[in-house]
Amino acid sequence: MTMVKRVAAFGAVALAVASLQPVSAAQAADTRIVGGTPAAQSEFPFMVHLSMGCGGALYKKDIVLTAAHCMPGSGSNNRITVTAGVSDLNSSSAIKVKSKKVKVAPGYDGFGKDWALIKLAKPIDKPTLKIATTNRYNRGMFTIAGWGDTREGAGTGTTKMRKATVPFVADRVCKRHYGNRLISKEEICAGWMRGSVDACQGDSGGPMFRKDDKGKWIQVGIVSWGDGCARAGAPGIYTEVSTFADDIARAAASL
Ligand code: 4AZ
Repeated sequence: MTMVKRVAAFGAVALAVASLQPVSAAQAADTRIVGGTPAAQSEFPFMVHLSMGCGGALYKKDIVLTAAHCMPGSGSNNRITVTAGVSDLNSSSAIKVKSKKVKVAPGYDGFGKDWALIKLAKPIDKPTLKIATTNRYNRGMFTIAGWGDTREGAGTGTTKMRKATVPFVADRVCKRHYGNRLISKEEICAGWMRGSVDACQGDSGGPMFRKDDKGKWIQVGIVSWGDGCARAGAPGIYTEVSTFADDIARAAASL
């Protein structure tokens, strides 16, 4: 599991290696996150990029919800740069704010409970993403978005946000591949059984979301892990946000 829970390394070596890979017809087509398309500027205004190469979402104007496995641990932390308000990370209109404090999920040990909050040095004036507080939205089709790799092993990420649509996968189906590595109460699976569309390295911590009954975006998952990216029969695994909604609210109030 540790092998798939890596933070993106935006290194020159990785770039050089990636550029040497043969490009198949499928890759030459417009297929990134893995198998996604570009997100429009302002399409997902709650999306943020974290400087260690992870994603996140604005839970409050001064609090980001992300994955625990992206964080070094709880405590004072002014070393994370949070980029908001843009699809293109290189845009001159990017809002950049530093972290102040990190709170990792109580009891997080690398398996399940993969959530954390980042308190920002100042608020970001962008819409927040509401989180699911019941399991009723653990179904249907989800949107995922991020700046992660466009194919397994690339290691480079993207500078422009990509998005994709993935369907809910029931625990019993997800367990056909993952067995008891899936922690059913704490994790939710999504993906196409045929593969080719998925979150990947560098998308970690970003939200998986859908529309609620009123047509508003609601966060159901956090990109967490999986066996590789976009492999047939191996869905992506996401933190089950509704399970932790109370814990998240409590942690936010204490930040
Ligand atoms: C990662 O390495 C990672 N296909 C994130 C998501 C997935 C795999 C790996 C899901 O951060």
